[in-house]
Amino acid sequence: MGSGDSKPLKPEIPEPSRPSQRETSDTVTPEPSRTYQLQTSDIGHLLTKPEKEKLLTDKPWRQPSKFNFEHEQKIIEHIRKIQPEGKPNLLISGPVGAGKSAFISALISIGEGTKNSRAQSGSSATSFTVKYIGYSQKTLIKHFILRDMMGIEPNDGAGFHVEDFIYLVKGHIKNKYTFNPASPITPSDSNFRATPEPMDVIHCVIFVISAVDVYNDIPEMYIRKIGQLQDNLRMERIPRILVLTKIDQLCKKVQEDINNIFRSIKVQKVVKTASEVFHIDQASIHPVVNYEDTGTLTPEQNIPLLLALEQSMVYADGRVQQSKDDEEIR
Ligand SMILES: Nc1nc2c(ncn2[C@@H]2O[C@H](COP(=O)(O)OP(=O)(O)O)[C@@H](O)[C@H]2O)c(=O)[nH]1
Ligand SMILES: [Mg+2]
Repeated sequence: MGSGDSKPLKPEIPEPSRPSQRETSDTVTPEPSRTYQLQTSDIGHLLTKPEKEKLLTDKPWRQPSKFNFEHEQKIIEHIRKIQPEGKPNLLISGPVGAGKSAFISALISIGEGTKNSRAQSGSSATSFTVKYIGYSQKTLIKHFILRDMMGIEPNDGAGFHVEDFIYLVKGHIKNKYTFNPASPITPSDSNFRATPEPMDVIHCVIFVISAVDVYNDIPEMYIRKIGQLQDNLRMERIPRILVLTKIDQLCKKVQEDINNIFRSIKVQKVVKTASEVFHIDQASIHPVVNYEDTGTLTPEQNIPLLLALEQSMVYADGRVQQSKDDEEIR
């Protein structure tokens, strides 16, 4: 609230007008709607039993309704079966601090069956990841490469550049290139690949955004920048999914028990909002909770993360196939 705002701290509440006998008979004229700024402390004592805010739906709004080890193994089995020719690239992109590196670390940890922080996450306000780094492993992410990149910053002239992104998705930027926040890569750079091969391009983009930000208010700049990236992806026919992180901070029911993730009304709302704002269908939006440094891996926490990975792999596999078909046709 700005300092110039001179609203009274405690709003004056007008005496409620008592309806007369006549008014309560058969016709009731509705009161013109007025908005009173009631404070909970003012009305608390008037409510005999305050209506509890409903936090969970009776039936899950997405399957699976129950997370268990068998289900987790089923997804892993399917993931292992997705074996395209070559190693398609899955690019992780999104605002600084959204949890991109934590998401990659979580997936690597699931693959290794133990906590791993290969993709270093941090809490700094500016992008911790400035190097373009690819991750692959012998287990879960065997047939794909996960690529972490510099984060999108909330203001213009900071963080990565749209030009970098376009070069990147078209396969022009080599692994381990260090992004320069001051200027985008140029074709004269030693890390610039002049003629990319089909397997150098990005085959699916995984946008990572904090669900808390989506719930509160997404900075206009993110919407604009991500919109710009999406336009480019559409032109290149590159599929995309959206991962919503920090669901534990969004919904206390999920923090208590991650099995509630697909019954949480707040999560459902955030998925809907994100779908509208970023023009991504709801089925391609994945609410997750990344791993913190402590604790052990559990099927409940792994499943939402695996569902996101599974879908991105299916999409990337489809994209590889599509390129091959295009080659044959031309
Ligand atoms: N509570 C919670 N914290 C998270 C989650 N994902 C990431 N974080 C934290 O958010 C901060 C930024 O994460 P990081 O992966 O470095 O973001 P990046 O800039 O997008 O790579 C770190 O302190 C993470 O521990 C999550 O799902 N839940
Ligand atoms: Mg990072």
